[in-house]
Amino acid sequence: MSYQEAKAKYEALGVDVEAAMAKLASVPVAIHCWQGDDVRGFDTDPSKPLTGGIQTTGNYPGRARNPEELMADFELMLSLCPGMKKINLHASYAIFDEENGGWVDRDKIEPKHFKKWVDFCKKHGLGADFNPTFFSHPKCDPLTLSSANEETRRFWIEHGKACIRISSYLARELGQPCIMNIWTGDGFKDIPGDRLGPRVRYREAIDEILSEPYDFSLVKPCIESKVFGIGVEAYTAGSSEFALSYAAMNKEKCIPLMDNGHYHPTEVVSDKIPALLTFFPEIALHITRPIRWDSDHVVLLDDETKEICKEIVRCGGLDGRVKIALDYFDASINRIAAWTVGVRNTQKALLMALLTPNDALRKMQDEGDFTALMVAQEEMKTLPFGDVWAEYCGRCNIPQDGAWFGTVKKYEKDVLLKR
Ligand code: RNT
Ligand code: ZN
Repeated sequence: MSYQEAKAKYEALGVDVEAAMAKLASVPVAIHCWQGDDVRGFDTDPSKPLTGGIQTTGNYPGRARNPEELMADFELMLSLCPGMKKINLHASYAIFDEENGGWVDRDKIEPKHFKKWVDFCKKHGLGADFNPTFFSHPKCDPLTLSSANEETRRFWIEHGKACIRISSYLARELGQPCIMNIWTGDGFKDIPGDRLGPRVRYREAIDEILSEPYDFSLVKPCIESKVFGIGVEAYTAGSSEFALSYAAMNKEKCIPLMDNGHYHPTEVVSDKIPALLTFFPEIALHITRPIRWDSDHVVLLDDETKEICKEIVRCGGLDGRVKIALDYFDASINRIAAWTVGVRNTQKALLMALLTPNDALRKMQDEGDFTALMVAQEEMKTLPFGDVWAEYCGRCNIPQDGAWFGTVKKYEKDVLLKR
């Protein structure tokens, strides 16, 4: 079927296909830098395992080992993905060189350590989001912001404040807001003797970090919750109730972040989006795919990804209320293909959501016509979405499905396998 025929089918349902594509092209999606190097970063010994309850598994060849390799890989992925993009950086991706004085620890990092990333963003027209890195570091005892040890906590608070300053720098330089996400893996493997203490210390530590001055229209600190991690199965200081309560009590200076890999298996973030938007003007998301114990598999075009995107669109999230970021990492397959599949799937799910006759569906629900609602929702599933997607890729000058993987395989042969 041609694009014109597909368009006519959607238009018969009252969907403006041109408007849907135009809207999608204007919505920033933050792409995590950490898929390219298995969340290693450049500031600690890459042979040490990750900590904080996250893990990459697999040893596929070609991991990016330095900023140049990571940027080159990211560039290739960008050329294969449509839509407006930001890069999501972690503090551990600071770039130390002779010009900027060499390595410093995380409590001492400065904007100058991200100058090369700013240049990279400017070259590619990207905005940037940022994350303090409260894991995979000798100063995790293993706790960070919730540690009972004053010295440990101070170190990590100073890190958080440094990250606020870096986020302000990124926002100013790139002319768009920087979402700065606070996530720690702080927690315990087994039954704690004190559940309150770490949370009170965590709350006070975030208070201190957010006492660093920033313009809330430019820097958006987020608090990301988690249910459990590997090696921290029994207790997570930054639980859902903790993170949501913090954000609710401090609406003038931060927003909540939901990662859909961080909930019990039958809970769905799609349903939590409108719940939170009832109360919060803005929320942030990490889009990922939980499977068994892992919270970070590559995003597929599965039901929940589609449902999350539907809710983002229906709730007006694309007008700035929902900050969309991706968060997955797979070291067992070609990393650039993993990246690309997840980004393209997110774009597909958003486009599908934009091609949904949401006003008509809402009307059926409000009028109590649940039969019509079911029929309409089921029949939408076989609409010729692929033709609209192909058209969108073409307009964005991005290869269509079936036309990008060869480029990745060639890069694997020419570049990745030689690392
Ligand atoms: C971990 C959290 C967190 C990290 C990144 C690297 O479970 O989802 O967001 O994945 O900060
Ligand atoms: Zn996350």
